[in-house]
Amino acid sequence: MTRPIRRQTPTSYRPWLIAAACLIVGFASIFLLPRLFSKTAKMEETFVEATEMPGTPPEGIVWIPGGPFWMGSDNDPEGNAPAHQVVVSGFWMDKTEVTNAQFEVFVKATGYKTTAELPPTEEELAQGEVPPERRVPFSVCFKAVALPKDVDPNRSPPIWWDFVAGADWRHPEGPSSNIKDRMNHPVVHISWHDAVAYCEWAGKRLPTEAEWEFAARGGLDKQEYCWGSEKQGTGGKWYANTFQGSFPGHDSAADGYRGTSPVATYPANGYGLHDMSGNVWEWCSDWYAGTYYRTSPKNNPKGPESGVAGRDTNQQAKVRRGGSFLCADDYCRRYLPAARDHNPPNDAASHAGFRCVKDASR
Ligand SMILES: [Ca+2]
Repeated sequence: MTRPIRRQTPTSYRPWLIAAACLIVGFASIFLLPRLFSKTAKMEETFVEATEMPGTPPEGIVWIPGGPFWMGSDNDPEGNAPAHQVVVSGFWMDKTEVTNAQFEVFVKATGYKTTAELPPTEEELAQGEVPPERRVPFSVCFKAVALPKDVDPNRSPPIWWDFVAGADWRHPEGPSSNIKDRMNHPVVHISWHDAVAYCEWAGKRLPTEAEWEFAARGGLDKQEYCWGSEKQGTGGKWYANTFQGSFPGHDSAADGYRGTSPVATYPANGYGLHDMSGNVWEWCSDWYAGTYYRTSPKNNPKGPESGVAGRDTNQQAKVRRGGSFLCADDYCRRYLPAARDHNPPNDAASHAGFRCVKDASR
């Protein structure tokens, strides 16, 4: 009788099968399941209303695709923190700040008078004692003032600002100045109300603060500058019109300009936008609150219901972004994409302008 051959296979391969099963389960646990869950999370994070360009870009406008990004910064406590994830929908945005030439077309078509061209309102006069020289149309102009060497501009009253009667968008330095040779420079002495009026006439609107920062970053993640991690490029190339030298007394204009520069003088960022850093401040639609980032909704945040008072007034403040030709590393680094600023909506000054955005559906 032939001794039956013992069926060795199940027991001899069992350890291998168990090991293989463990490997499969382990692989799934380590690689597949996290990816599945992260994909789900990613989908929640990246929900947007529009990402594809909805048509041919109108003249002077680029498509900002929208999506998730890190807004703010943990490195600067001045209202910019914490860095937090935000998602914005796609939108159109002006490639450049609104120029004097563009604003002139608006004024000729509408007869619009800017805030700076009108005397202070009853509401403004009610803010407190207003000297006679400020009961006339005026705006605020920068003047270079040399501070004593031991005075830090961050601890000095802003004595570099002059109240100038008759200063307005047509007369940037006062009644005797003009914009004849600056028609392609950004319009300045623009209040938030002026910017909104222009946008509405143009069938556009102001960007939200989140839209503005998403666009300014040009598709880069958590970079210090709108163009990357280094302030200057190869050979000392400049990417923005800011202030070099010693603020506020001496601007060496190493970047080529003292004061405003023609729009699009400096390279565009990753989305084709110029001057998102420096040149002139740009108004946003949001009210400002320094604590807003702690409670901001994730999708398309539009700012708090009301703002906080400005630095020198009890008026609520609107957000401004991007810095200006007056941003100096020894005084104000608010030309960085995470940096915020705020001023009452009636404020106008020689370094404040705007640009517009447009909804995809309009
Ligand atoms: Ca400059």
